[in-house]
Amino acid sequence: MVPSKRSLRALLAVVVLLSAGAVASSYATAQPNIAETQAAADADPRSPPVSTVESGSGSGTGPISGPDAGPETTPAGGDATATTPGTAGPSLQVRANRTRLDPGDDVGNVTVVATQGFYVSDEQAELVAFSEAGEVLYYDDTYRVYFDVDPVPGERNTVEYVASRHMNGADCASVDTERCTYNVFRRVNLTTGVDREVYGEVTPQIVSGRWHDIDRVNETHVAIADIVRDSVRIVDTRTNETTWEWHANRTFDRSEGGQPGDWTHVNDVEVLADGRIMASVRNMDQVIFIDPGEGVEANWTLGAEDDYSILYEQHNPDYIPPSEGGPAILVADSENSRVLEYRRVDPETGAPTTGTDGEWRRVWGWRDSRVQWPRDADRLPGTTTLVTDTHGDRVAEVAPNGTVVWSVTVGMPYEAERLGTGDESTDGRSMAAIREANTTAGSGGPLSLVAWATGGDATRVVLAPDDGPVDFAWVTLKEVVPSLAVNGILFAGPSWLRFHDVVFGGLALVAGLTWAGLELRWAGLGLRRWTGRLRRRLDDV
Ligand SMILES: [Ca+2]
Ligand SMILES: [Ca+2]
Ligand SMILES: [Ca+2]
Ligand SMILES: [Ca+2]
Repeated sequence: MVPSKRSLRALLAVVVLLSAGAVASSYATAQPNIAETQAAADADPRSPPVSTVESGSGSGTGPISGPDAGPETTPAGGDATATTPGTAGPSLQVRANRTRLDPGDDVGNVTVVATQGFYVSDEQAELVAFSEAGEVLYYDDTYRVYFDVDPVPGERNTVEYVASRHMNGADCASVDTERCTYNVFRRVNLTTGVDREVYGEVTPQIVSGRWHDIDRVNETHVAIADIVRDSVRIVDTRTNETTWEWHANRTFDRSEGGQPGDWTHVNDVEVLADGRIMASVRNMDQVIFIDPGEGVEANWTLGAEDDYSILYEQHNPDYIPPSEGGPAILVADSENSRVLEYRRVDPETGAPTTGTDGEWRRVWGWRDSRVQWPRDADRLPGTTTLVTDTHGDRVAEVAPNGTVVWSVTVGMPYEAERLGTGDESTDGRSMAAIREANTTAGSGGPLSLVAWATGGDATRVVLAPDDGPVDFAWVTLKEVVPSLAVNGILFAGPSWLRFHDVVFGGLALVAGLTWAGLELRWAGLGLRRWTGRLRRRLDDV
């Protein structure tokens, strides 16, 4: 039976209205970025414990810290304007858009988040600290983009972070391009606001940022994951000299990975206690282990080029050593929109091993219906995992059974750290060790991990237990749509856009076009008939 025109019109109208309505409601209920929220909060004196230090303008979103802000030396923010003694180059900034964490406040766990901002809608990136209750304790949006953040050992409220901003003209003379990017590694005390440059470099062209991770080696040296040079290197920050470097062309063939200009996209580096260096080579879908004297230990590599069942353009792998139940790697399997943990075991006995004959086996994984393009996961010292959910616009703390036990909404986060728990997964145990402790404690034990949603199969990804059938449908849909395309749309889109908006927007578009096509056909203006008429007219001429 062919449906009537009337019922087809009604059906298409309902689809268009509902889908467009879903997108519109996302737009209407979107949470603005922190800086925008704070601009209003700053004006309200009854909004403790935010201790704004801004003076004068009354606006937290002024052009002072916009993407094209040049180097500035004029103090504009009273005592919070940091000076950077002893550093040359474009390192001094006006730090107007900033609040400070008050050391006197008892705010529970503090989580520091570095965000990337939005290009097309030009929403600022920020470094922001949240209290356990989700209050903003500190924020700074001086830079165009923020990536890595690491707590400084032995300091309660001090972090080091990687950021970038864009420059042009004379500032770019050293790289010989009209516009360029200044990449910087800085240290900030979140309570005093004192913020100083540790190391910085200008790179050619305007790119979001060419360093996404830096790891401290010791008081004087840092390891840089260098996307421009396709290398991992160690720099002496006193002399700015590179003292050691591993280049990707020692290990990879040019036919692998991405295009020239973004060949490896090496996005993470971790200096291990055993002297090796672990790096994430995103475009090859691999986590590698480098012996500084010998090069890559091939039999330790996790993942393989284009084998997306293991890793798909991952971010931020953390190594969990044997002393904490490893060797294990906790990693954001970004394009697969999940967090995974692999453990290195003897293939015959299944026992953990550091031997050359070991293999990586998946032992835990997590996703829920909201997570989209996660880029960081830290195993905290208890049993939970702190996940940075970039296109889900949140940072979420997840229990081993998949329950989200804490979360905060923030636009386009890159990575997060929980203050007081060390850098990344320091003191975090492998899931195998957590399971073992739970088993020892018994089913009513203090960890009370409840029944595993995976039915005992450790290789299966855990879903949030309170997710219903609708959530399951979204997870399934995410598994079938091309993730690179969807994440590309979300990356270019404004902050309020989420995965379901892309789906509903696409549905509204398809239904709208179908409707328009049907109306044309019903009106006798079908494409073929129309071109036929045109041809006849042309013949008549
Ligand atoms: Ca970090
Ligand atoms: Ca780091
Ligand atoms: Ca991490
Ligand atoms: Ca982290």
